[in-house]
Amino acid sequence: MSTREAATQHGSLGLSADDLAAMYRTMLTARLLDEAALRQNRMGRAPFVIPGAGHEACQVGTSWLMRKGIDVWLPYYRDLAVVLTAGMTPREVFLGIFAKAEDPSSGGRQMPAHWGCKRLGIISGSSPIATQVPHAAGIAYAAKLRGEDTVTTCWFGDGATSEGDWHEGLNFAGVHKLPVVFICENNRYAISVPQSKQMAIKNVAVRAEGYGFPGVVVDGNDVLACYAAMQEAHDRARRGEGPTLIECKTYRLLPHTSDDDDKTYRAAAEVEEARHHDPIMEFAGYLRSQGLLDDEADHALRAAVKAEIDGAIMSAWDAPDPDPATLYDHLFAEDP
Ligand SMILES: Cc1ncc(C[n+]2csc(CCOP(=O)(O)OP(=O)(O)O)c2C)c(N)n1
Repeated sequence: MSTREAATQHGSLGLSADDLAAMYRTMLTARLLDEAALRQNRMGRAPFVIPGAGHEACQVGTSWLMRKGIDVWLPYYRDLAVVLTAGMTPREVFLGIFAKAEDPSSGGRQMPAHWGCKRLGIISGSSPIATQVPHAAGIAYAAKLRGEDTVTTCWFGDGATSEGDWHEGLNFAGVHKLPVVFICENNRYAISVPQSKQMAIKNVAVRAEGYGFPGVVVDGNDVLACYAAMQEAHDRARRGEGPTLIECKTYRLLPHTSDDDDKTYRAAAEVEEARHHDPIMEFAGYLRSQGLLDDEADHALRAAVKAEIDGAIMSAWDAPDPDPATLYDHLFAEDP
């Protein structure tokens, strides 16, 4: 890395121009895939989708330095950009959306976006929110007992922090100083419930103090700020100093799911205002300011990503459905 690059914001984090290009591509892939999935829903081909638009910076920023094959990932349903960073392909995402046999998460049996992938170290998620939090603490406890250099990272929304599971997981992690990072993607709503009706505090991060470890607040629309916070938390976990809670302040730009009508609980002006802080636009602005992106390159990249997604949709749509004879697989010890 040149001296000039080392002096930039990304250079000081150890990120090269190539890293930034790859991060931007992942964020764009998540956004364009999200939009394509919603279109598939409106066409009647995808029964249910969960958009992640608006969360791309905090998802890519907090997952980018996770070590593949070493660290363990516990994402929640909105974490499309996290699983893309982990190595899940757009085709695999659509295999889940279309409930196909090859879907890595559940072989087409779970709802879409209930991510899981043995190959990538992504632990299967359940529908009840925050259940992944005690799982993360348990996995980190096992890694500590075995003396393994593994960092476990667990992502969740602000609403999840009201659940007992969340508090139990954080408490256990704090007591045992576990190598785990907790990431709250605070988008200000738990479906229709605004943060003000969910908790009497402004920052979820302050809850970490009650469990004996640091909690930090970060601009969740700034991918480099999220990366920096994760770098510190990941290093801390590897040094054996215990967990960190990172609260990324962000916003969900689309409804909660394809079944939700967000016009009933939030003003159009509020959503419009949030669009001015769109994390992809903000990162593109940074790249342009560094001379790393211009209109032509951006258009070419968007076209390439769109083509990749279109190909993934076609290939996943044509993939075989699960064999009805396997309906009870993994559900009962004996065939009912
Ligand atoms: C234990 C439990 N209670 C309620 C629900 C219904 N539910 C699904 S998602 C959700 C909102 C969660 O909000 P948050 O954690 O802030 O994440 P976001 O969807 O905003 O990203 C709720 C209440 C559930 N799945 N599990």
